[in-house]
Parts: sequence; C-alpha cells; structure tokens
Amino acid sequence: MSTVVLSIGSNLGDRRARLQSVVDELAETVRAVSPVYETEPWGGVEQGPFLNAVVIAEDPALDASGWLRRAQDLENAAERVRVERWGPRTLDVDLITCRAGEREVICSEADLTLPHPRAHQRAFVLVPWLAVEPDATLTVDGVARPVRELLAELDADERDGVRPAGGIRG
Ligand code: PH2
Ligand code: MG
Ligand code: MG
Repeated sequence: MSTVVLSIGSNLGDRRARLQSVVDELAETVRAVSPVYETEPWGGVEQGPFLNAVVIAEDPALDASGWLRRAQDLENAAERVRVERWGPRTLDVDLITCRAGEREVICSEADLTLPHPRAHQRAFVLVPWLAVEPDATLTVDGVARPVRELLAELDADERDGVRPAGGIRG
C-alpha cells in the first residue's frame, strides 16, 4: 500500500481540463483534491501563469517507481508538450512525497528523488497541499518539517504569487 502526494500543473492550452484529466484518470485511488490556484511561474523562465493543484492518491498495487510511471502516463495522455526545463508545459505531474505503509520513501535515483528536492521552496506546492492536509510534514535535509512552517519561511512574494482559482471535480 502506498500513498503519494502529487503536484499537478499546467500553463498551456486548457489548463483546468488538463488538471481535471489527472483526477479523472486516477479515479478511485484519489483520496483528496486541493482547490486550484493560479500561480506565478517559478524558476526564472518567462512564461504564462500556471494552474496548480495537489492530489493525494493511494494504491495498494503501486510503489514509488510505479507512481512515477503512472505520472508519466498521465503526462503522455495529456499530449505533454515541454519546451525547456522549468518552461511551459501542457501538464506536469510531480511526485512530492510517497509513504509505503507508515514509512516515508526516501530515494535518490537518476529518474526519481523523493521527497521532491525543491518542493519546500515552492509555494505553488505547499499552499495547495496544506489546504487538504493541514498537518502535513515534508522531509528537508533529512528532517521532517511541518509544511506550515516551510511555507511561513518563504518570501512573501513567493506566497502572494499563489492565488485561489476555483476548483476541479474530486
Ligand atoms: N512547474 C515548472 C516550472 N515552474 N511554476 C509554477 N508556478 N507552477 C508549476 O507547476 C511550475 C512552475 C516545471 O515543473
Ligand atoms: Mg514540475
Ligand atoms: Mg515534472
């Protein structure tokens, strides 16, 4: 049994429909869907704003690498277009953290690092995550930290760049 926190984002085409496609495809494995936020692009590439959300899903049949394949399948199904690193894309599905039973999965491999190494710097991940799991924790440099604290430590500009933008069907 594993539970995963997924960050989903889109800034090309019908952004909300792309996010909805993730929830529809994950179907009965979905445990929680956050509100949707419109967010300033992170990472220094000039591009249009993203819609972002967080989905928590649980599947007894998947381990972390199974979730990675699932995320890639979801991106491919959305005819993923990705022009450059941190640049515009139709759909991005990132694994933030994964728990197998009660244990958090820690891994550092060529294709997957868990927990996500930059999640704690990104208000577009932390804000939606907190909305569905107010007591969430994230391991940063080997230390489990309340997501609430990590968000409070970010620049106000970073937090202010994340604005409520309705929802998708859970
Ligand atoms: N994804 C990126 C790069 N920058 N910025 C925002 N606001 N939201 C994203 O999902 C995002 C980003 C590449 O994964
Ligand atoms: Mg990403
Ligand atoms: Mg990605």
